Amino acid sequence: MTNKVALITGVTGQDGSYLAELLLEKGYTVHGIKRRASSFNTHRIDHLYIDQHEQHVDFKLHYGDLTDSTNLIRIIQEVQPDEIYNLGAMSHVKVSFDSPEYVGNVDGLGTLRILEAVRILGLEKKTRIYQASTSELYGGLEENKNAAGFYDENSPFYPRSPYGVAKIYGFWITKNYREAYNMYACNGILFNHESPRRGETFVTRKITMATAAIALGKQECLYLGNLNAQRDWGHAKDYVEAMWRILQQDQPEDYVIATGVTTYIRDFVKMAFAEVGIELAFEGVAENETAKVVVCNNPEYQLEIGKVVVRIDPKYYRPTEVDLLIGDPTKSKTRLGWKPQYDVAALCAEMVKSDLKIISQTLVVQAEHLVG
Ligand code: NDP
Ligand code: GDR
Repeated sequence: MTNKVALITGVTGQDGSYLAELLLEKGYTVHGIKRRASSFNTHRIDHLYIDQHEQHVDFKLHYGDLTDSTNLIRIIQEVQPDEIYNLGAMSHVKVSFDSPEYVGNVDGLGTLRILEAVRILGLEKKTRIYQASTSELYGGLEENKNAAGFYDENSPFYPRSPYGVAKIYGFWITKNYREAYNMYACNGILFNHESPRRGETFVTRKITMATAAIALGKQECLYLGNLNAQRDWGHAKDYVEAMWRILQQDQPEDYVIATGVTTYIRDFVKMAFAEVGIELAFEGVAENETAKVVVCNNPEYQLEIGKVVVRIDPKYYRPTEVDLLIGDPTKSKTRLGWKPQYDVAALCAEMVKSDLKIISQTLVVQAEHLVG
């Protein structure tokens, strides 16, 4: 057990919630920054949070925002963290095309604000910083893969969205502060990672929720965008373990965290429906592609053979797309001793099971057009 203190930005998000759990288990005192919202936004961490008036706990929340330097300086001064995990971000790639300036401010400059706060407070020697970098930096260009056909720590970057461009600033400013001021600051270049806590508008969760809702007769059809994209999907639980390991090394370095296996969006849809005993057949091309039910093995679900359950809505296409991501985890395996426990099939099965439980207790499934 440790008596270290950690500060997590983005603690209310998917990764923040798993990381807080992991660090609390290890004996850390964990501080998290949450945004003020007009309704509760702490559902992923409510189980960790015990009313401070009732008893002493090792988990504390502070109101804050990555766009507000004074607030970040004040919180870091108060907390005096041994480790900061900067996970806060506007993390939706498609939405970043709609709010490019905001994403630059939060995801790009927000990283600088954390680094500067540590420097201003003279904590460079005490505080280690983890920056949530991303496989979106690579942009999926074929010619930038390594000889074995993967993206690794040496592959060139070519971001394809305002999100990716903002994150590339975060990547380089982290590296620059490490070199310029000798700070312990590292980038984890994480490939896509999912879980039952994944935001509902990312494609895996959108698919597993719709699979459950369609099977239970609460949704007619799932509308998706580009089915030809391929992603290297891991489980968020495995990936937060890697974040922690990155900050425990003697020297600060950057690491790729990935499974090394990539899957088409279309195949993830098939995998999710197969979990509930429904076999799908895809037909047609581009905007006219559909998937219909060809086998329904589960007598609980009343789906007729031939029913179309997946259609394309071009509004989910992106102005520029990242077609293929596949990461090379060799460095993290050899240097961090990190190995994922979940493969994509186990991940998908866990997500579908969780969503069947959630949707079976839900009266009205959220309007499809709201699930972006
Ligand atoms: P989520 O979208 O689930 O969580 C993002 C978190 O950031 C939420 O807590 C959110 O708060 C918070 N946040 C958003 N805007 C601000 C702001 N202005 N100030 C402070 N906090 C803010 O993302 P994930 O947990 O999936 O990802 C964690 C980090 O890792 C992100 O930086 C993401 O870009 C990056 N990443 C994620 C990958 C993935 O596959 N999941 C892969 C590679 C990188 P609220 O709850 O109020 O919205
Ligand atoms: P991504 O994740 O953009 O890779 O970013 P997302 O799940 O949003 O998209 C993955 C791929 O699926 C295609 N797609 C759709 N995507 C969404 N959201 N909705 C759809 O209906 C749909 N149909 C097809 C997309 O075009 C894309 O190719 C995630 C985020 O967590 C980032 O913060 C993180 O940095 C990267 O992963 C690594």
